[in-house]
Formats: sequence, C-alpha cells, structure tokens
Amino acid sequence: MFIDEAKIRVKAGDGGNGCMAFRREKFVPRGGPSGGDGGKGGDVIMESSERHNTLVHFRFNPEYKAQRGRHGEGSNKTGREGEDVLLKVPVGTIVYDDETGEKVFDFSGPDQRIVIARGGRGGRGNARFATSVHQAPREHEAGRPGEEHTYRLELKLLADVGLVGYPNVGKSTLISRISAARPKIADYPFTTLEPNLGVVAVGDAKEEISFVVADIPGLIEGAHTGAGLGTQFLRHVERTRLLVHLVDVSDSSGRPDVTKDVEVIIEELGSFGAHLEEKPMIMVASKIDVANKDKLAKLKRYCKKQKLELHEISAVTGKGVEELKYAIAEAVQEMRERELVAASEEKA
Ligand SMILES: Nc1nc2c(ncn2[C@@H]2O[C@H](COP(=O)(O)OP(=O)(O)OP(=O)(O)O)[C@@H](O)[C@H]2O)c(=O)[nH]1
Ligand SMILES: [Mg+2]
Repeated sequence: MFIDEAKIRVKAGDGGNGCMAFRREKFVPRGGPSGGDGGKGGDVIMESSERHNTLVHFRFNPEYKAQRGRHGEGSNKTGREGEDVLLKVPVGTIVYDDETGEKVFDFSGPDQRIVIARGGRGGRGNARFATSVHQAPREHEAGRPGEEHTYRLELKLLADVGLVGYPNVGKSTLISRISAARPKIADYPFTTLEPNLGVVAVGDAKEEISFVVADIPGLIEGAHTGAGLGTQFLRHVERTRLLVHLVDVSDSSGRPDVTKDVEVIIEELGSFGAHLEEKPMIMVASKIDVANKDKLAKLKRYCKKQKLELHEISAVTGKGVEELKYAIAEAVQEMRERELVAASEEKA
C-alpha cells in the first residue's frame, strides 16, 4: 500500500489584548472604566472532503496561520474575533501530532471537522475588573497566544489511473515525468517488478486537481495464464477510474503490428475477469521522437475507428506530456463528479 504524507505547521490566532480606558465625558467628573475585551484569535480547522484525493497540496504549502483577534477598545468595545482557517483534507486522512507521534484524528467519513489549533482567548479589558470597592481598576489582560502545532498527515492512496501496456513501452518513464515517483527505467522488458504510485498535481492552487497514477509491470500475451509477471498486478488497477494504455510506435518494440499490440493488451485485461477492459481508456502513442511513421499512422486509424482518444507523446523529450496530463486530469475529474452525483442519488 502506498502512503501519501505531508507535514504541516499550524498556528492559531493570538487573542487580542484587553484595553484600559476610562470614560471621559463632559459634566461627568470621574468616568468609570470602559476598556473592552480583546477578540478571540481564529482557529485552524480541518475538514474532510470527498472532493480532495491526495495530500500533495500540503507538501507545497506546509504552513497555515489563522488571524489574531483585534484588541479591545475604549467605550467598552470588544475587539473583533480573528478569522478561522479551514483546511480540507481527503477522506481517509489520519492526523498525527508530529512531536509526540500520537494519533490525533482519523477522518473516516466526509464532512468531519476538528479544531487542530485553538485560537487564543482575548484578554479582559479593565471594565471587567471593576467592583464596588475597586471602581477605577487599571488591570487589563494581554490576549492568550494561539496554539501552535506540527502535524503529520497520512493518507493511504488508491490509484485513480492505471498505466497499462507491453513491457518497455515507457510507462515508468512517463510516471517519472509527471510525478515525484522515481521507478527504475531501463531498456529491457520487465524493469518494473512491483507497482509504483505517483501523485500528479495539475493546475494552480485555486483549481488544483490531483490524482494518483499506478505504474505496473508490463503485460504480455498469455499474461492471464501466468506468462511474464502474470496478471497479479492487475488488481492494482482494479479500482482505478481510468486506464492509460501506452503503445510503442517506434521500431524498438520489435513487434511489427501496433493494432495487434493493442488488442493483445485489451484481451489480457478482459481475461483478468474484473471488467478492466470496460474501463474508460485513453490511448497513448509512446516514443514519438523515434516513431515509425507507418506504425503511428496505423494506430491513429485504429483509434479513430474504435473511437478511442489518442495522445502522442515522448516521455523522453516531453512532447505531448503536458496535454496528456491535462486530458487525464479532466477525465478523472469528470468521473469523480459523476460518482458524487451517483452517490448522492443513492442516498436520496
Ligand atoms: N526514445 C524514447 N525512448 C523512451 C521513451 N520513453 C521511454 N523510453 C525508453 O524506453 C525504455 C523503457 O522505458 P520504461 O519506462 O522502463 O518502460 P516500461 O514500460 O516501464 O517497461 P517495464 O517496466 O519493463 O514494463 C527505456 O530505455 C526508456 O529510456 C520515449 O518517449 N522516447
Ligand atoms: Mg516500468
């Protein structure tokens, strides 16, 4: 199981200071105390959401601070409260206190909310210290500091996207290009012996979409009967939303017929018996920097006829990779939304 991790520092807002003031009014010789209380500092709150799927955002933005409370003012004016900061995390996120290692919370379902750093209380103004025998108090308090913590977030990842194809077609090269995963890459079949997962983030902070890609060992004809590494790794793509199927269009594959390549892989997916062949599939012509023009043309014709979306990339030069990344993100997002709608209809 692949685990996504992030460490964050959070600081809640300090409380505002209480104020010391006395009423000064015309014709009132000695006004009473009128210093207002400071406002409470903002909390840092964490909430689970089904729309978030990875922790990658927190790795890029590890610090969060809530606003401090405003100081109290004269005329018994209480300072305004600091604004809270809301952090959204995927369902399944487990929060640990980084200093003690203690588990703080386990977000097992959507829309759960906890305060992970409490804002400081505002200090009392001098008006609050007045008693019948102490009518002109000069005491007033400073606001309390907001809590500060370092947390470690952990999330068990399930892949959204599975990379499939023959060995040596460039699956690992692609995942290393679009994520932080660094699998072994080499010019021979079955370089990848175990699945690698990579987290891919697309877009800016406001409209960020992230998804998890699984790079699995290459498939060959007869894989379902135990040839090659067998289909043992296909279970890792069983729960993915989308398959990205790479086809080597260079001469290095040693296989002359690209359409046969595609059909063999689709057949192997089908033989696995979990309806993998029915998953939405994006086709990728791989190694276009050294493409055999005839192979590429043939693959294009085939995909057009089968109504399969085809992207041409070179994971080595980077050509077409950004476009592919966005196309995958869009497809994943669309499917997530459809699932959310289906889930809410089921509830209703
Ligand atoms: N020219 C060229 N070579 C590529 C490209 N992508 C991958 N390669 C090369 O192809 C070889 C195989 O790449 P890998 O990424 O290991 O292929 P794989 O599909 O993960 O292979 P397995 O793990 O064995 O299934 C390596 O030598 C890569 O450098 C590409 O776009 N252009
Ligand atoms: Mg590989």
